[in-house]
Order: sequence, then structure tokens, then C-alpha cells
Amino acid sequence: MTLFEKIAAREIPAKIVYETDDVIAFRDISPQAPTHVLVCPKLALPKLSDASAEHTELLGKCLLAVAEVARREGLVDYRVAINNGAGAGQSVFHLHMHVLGGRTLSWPPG
Ligand code: DGP
Repeated sequence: MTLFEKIAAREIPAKIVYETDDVIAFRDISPQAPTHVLVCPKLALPKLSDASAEHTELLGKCLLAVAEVARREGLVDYRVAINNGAGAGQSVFHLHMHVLGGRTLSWPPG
């Protein structure tokens, strides 16, 4: 089981802010902004680059969950980031979207 599957299964504690049958969202343990939530499909796809057409609906649900989490957190401006691969900063190999907000976010990221 991946770390995020264990969070979804309540085997590891996390501050869960939103959940559906397919998606779970919880606060990042090491927040990089006043609001930093991770949105993941419950299906353990390691990376975005592992997704294919069969995951179209699931990926759509993840993006809609991102928007719902942002609304619930009161965010108007926010960033959604996916790190794909270790070289891009990915450390947990279960696809997830970072939702960051509550401060000014510079562009491009470092
Ligand atoms: P990434 O580097 O894109 O793979 O992001 C992984 C994120 O997961 C990172 O920002 C820290 C977060 N994280 C790692 N372990 C845990 C954990 O046990 N609980 C929670 N809530 N977040 C975690």
C-alpha cells in the first residue's frame, strides 16, 4: 500500500478535508503555504505519466475536487501543482495534486 492509500484507509492519521468515493484530500504534513492540501485519487497511480485514457474520468474528478477544496478553504487565487518524477520533486509515488494558497505565489516556481 502507498502512504496515501494508508491515509485513505485511516491507517495513518491525516487532516482530511474532503473525500468522495474516488478522491481524498488532506493537509500536507509540511505546508509550503498557509493552505496546502494534497488531492489524490484513491487509485494508486504512481505518477501522472502513468495515466491513460481509462483514467480520464478519474482525473476529471480529481480536478473538480481541487476546485471544491479551494472553495471550501476560501481560496480565490491558488496554485495546483503535480510533481511528476523524482527530478521534478516527487517524493511520494502516488499521484497527487498540491493545492497551495493563502499567500502570494511567484512564477515561475524555483
Ligand atoms: P511530492 O514531493 O510532490 O511527492 O509531495 C509529497 C508531499 O507529501 C510532500 O509535500 C509532503 C507530503 N507528505 C509526506 N508524507 C506525508 C504524511 O505522512 N502525511 C501528510 N499529510 N503529508 C505527507
